[in-house]
This record gives sequence, structure tokens and C-alpha cells, in this order.
Amino acid sequence: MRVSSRPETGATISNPVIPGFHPDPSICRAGEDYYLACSSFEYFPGIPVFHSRDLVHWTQIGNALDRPGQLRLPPETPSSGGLYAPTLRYHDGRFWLIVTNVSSDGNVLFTATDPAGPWSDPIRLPDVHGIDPDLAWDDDGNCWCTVAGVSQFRIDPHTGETFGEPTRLWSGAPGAKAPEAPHLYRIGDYWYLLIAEGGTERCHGVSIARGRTPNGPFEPCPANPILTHRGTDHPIQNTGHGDLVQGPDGSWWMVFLGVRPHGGTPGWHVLGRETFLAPVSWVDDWPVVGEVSPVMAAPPWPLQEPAVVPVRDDFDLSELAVGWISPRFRPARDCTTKERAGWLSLHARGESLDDPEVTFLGRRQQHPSCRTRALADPAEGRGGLAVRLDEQHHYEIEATPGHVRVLARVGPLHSVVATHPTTDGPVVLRIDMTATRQVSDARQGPDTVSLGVEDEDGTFVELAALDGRYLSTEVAGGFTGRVIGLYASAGTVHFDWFDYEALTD
Ligand code: 6LW
Repeated sequence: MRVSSRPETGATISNPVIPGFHPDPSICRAGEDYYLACSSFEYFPGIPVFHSRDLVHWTQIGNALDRPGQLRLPPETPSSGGLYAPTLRYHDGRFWLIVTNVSSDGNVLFTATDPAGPWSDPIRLPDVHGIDPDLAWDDDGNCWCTVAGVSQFRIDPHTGETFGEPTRLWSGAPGAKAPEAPHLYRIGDYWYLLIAEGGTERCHGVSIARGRTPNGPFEPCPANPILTHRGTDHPIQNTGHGDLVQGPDGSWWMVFLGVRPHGGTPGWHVLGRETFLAPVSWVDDWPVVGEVSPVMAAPPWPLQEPAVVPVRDDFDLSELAVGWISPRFRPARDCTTKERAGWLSLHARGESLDDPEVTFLGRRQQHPSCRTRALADPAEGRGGLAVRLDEQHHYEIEATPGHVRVLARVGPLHSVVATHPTTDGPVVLRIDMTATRQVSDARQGPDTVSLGVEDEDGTFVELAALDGRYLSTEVAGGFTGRVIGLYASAGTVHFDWFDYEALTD
């Protein structure tokens, strides 16, 4: 790993530290290494795992649940069902990950010696009811699993067995909605219980209480919520669902989720809930969250060089890169780079992106403005390049031999927006997302999604420019964000390459 020199005074970093649909971050430290896991809902593989040495630059090293034996997402799994809110911890020389599969297995626990994988088969916790499970160990070796609500179980993490009845710990501010995302820590003389409350929308926040034992009683912090942007015009909204960690120098930090709305009123966010970082100081043994901003002071330790992320995936490798995800299931035979050397071959299962079992391979949109391109060979079928929020909200440019068409689905409405003749051979499909920066009209959407093809000299032929609000969480609902990718809706479609390029505004 290349390490740059200590940042100059005045050096800054940008937030989010993990952009795109990466919510509910949970973080742990093992020596000089940091690892972070996020929710993944209906997508397979599940639970992306990231590595960093500086808390600022993160690289995805795998997905904890990458085998069908670990993750069941049946076709009836709704969008925003599946895997919610993991907790990742390093304890006793190994990594522990606990997560809720709200669509099949309930709470399940996995272990690994290398967080890049392989992770174990699931250990089920049939008696632990409640989302957002946390793990903490006390000095006597007891393992405490605390869930949304907020209540706590003593468990055997090796078997999933529970002991005794759950106990109610603390539910945050009286009357506040959705006390959830508990994390329990021993810091100094106290046990701290960190929670989210107010719901994951604009009222989201983080509160904390402390006690002398892991089971309470807990005394709420007088300054609660210790993090919230509710009622502000801050560019980062919905801040909540945090987890604490110590930096390399012993200072404290919080990772948490937030969103970046764009456009006019009421503001639409299209990238899902993203992972942000904030400094934490301590006053009277209570944590105080420092300024949260899109550009913030760099931590005072040497920062890694940011990894250079290639624009192109050429599909030259036999395995797919870890950032590729598919709704619910990805049978290797339907999505393979082993059939035609250097190409990705997709075999259609569902007939369109409306189908929960569509063959779709995508990556998260991570930048408000970006360009995606793909070279598709539709000679044996029909398929193309799509931006997807869920089955009911997607735009796509779809190729068949001799022509392309732009399709849009928004809720119950389906539209063929444009058709255009092409040659019979492979065709370059392109979608550009351009974020709204200057709001000249309160009704202006968050971005424009332009769909089209490139002609032989590379000139973009735009066939449709659609308002991006219809592919936003404020319209579609749910917990995810945009995913951009390749699909087949009939026969077999081969793709030679896929480009994703961040555009500066
Ligand atoms: C998650 C809950 C939340 O379980 O949203 O923002 C839910 N917080 O803690 C889904 O991500």
C-alpha cells in the first residue's frame, strides 16, 4: 500500500467516504486495518465488505454472503427486503458479522478469519427477534446481542442459542419513532448504547446513553441527539445509523449514513443512503460529533493514496469483480464470462426489468453525475443498459438486431420513449446522469438521465432525456439507491465491456 506523507494543515477530504447505496455502515478495527460492512437488501451477493487503513479511502474487498448457502433471497423477496443492517466486529482473533434477512432466515451470524472471505455458513438465531442486531462481549465472556426496540439477548455466538428472556434497555427520546441500529461499547468506565431514532428519512438522528454494565440501567446523554440534520438545509440529510471507532492515533470517529438530495422542493436523493465519516470528541465522558460536511478537515495521520478505479470492466476475468450485484439471485450459468472469451454473456430469465428474476448485473451509481457505456451484441437476443431503483422504477436503452429503444417504467406506467435504427452488429449503449446544480425552478428534478447510442465515430445520439426524480427514493420508496447495469430480456446478449466514469460537475 502506498502511503503519502502526513497531511498539511488545512488538508481536506471529501464526504461521503463510501458514496452510493451503502447504508447502515458498521465498522471495526483489527490492528492497523479497518473494515466496514453495509446493508444490501434484495441484492446478491450480499453485505459488501470494505477495507481501509485511514478511515477515509475504502476499497471493497468482498461480499460476506456470496454463496447461495449463506443467502436465500426467494423470488418473492420485495425490493428493499432481504438483508438489513449488519454489525461487524473483531473479537478473539476473528471477525463476526450479524445481520437480519427480513425475507427468509431472520437473524444470522457469520465468522471469518479474513474479512475478504470466505465467511462461514450461517449460524441461525431463531429466538432473536428484531432487526439491526449488535454484538458485544463483556469481560466475563458473555456475548450480548442487542436489537432495534431496543432490547437485548444473551447468546452463544457459536451456536445461536439464547439464554433467558430478552430485556428492554432504552428506547431513546420519549415518543421518538423507530429506536433502532443499537451498538453497545465498553469505553473507559462506561458501557455506551448508541442508537438511531426518528426514522431513516429527514428526521433521522443518533442518540446515546451510558451505564455501568452492558445491561444498563442507561442514562441518556443530555445533549441527545448527538447527530441529526433534521430541520436544516444542510446538503447532507437523513444523518443517522452510526457506529463508533478509534482512529490510528486513539481519536474517535463515527461512520453513519446520510443522503444528498438534489433539485428543488422537496429534494430527491437518487444514490441511496451513503456512508459518511465525522470526528468525535469527548466532553464529560459523552461523545460530541464534530462538523459533518461534504469537504472536511483531513484526519491528522498519513492518508493512503486513493485507489485508481478503472473506468472499464473488460470482462476478461473468469470471476466477476466484487462490486457487481444482481437482484435476488445470480445463477452462474445465466451470467458468465466463461462462454465467450472477453465478453459477459447474459441469458434471459425474466422478460423485462419488471420481473423480480430478470437477469441483470449492475453496480451502484456512486456519483451525482456520471457516464455509463456498454458495447452490446444483441444478435441472439434482446437486452441492454439500465438504471434501476426497483422493479417498478427503471429506465433502459434496449438493443435488438437492427434497432434500439428507450423504455421507462414509473410505478404503473410503462412507456416506449424512443426507437432508433442501428446496424445489425454490436452497438454502444450510453446513459449519462447529470446532476442539477443550479435550481432555477422549485419543481426542478435532481438530475437528467440521458439515454442513447454512440454512432461509429463515437458521437452520442441522445434518444431521450428523462427527469431523474422518478428514479429517486422520494418517489420509489424503500431503502436502496440506483444501480446501473446490463440485462437480457430475451435469448442471450453478450457485452464486450462496461464503462462507468464519474463526471465532475
Ligand atoms: C435499518 C435501520 C435503518 O434496518 O434503516 O437507517 C433500516 N436505519 O436501522 C434499513 O436500512
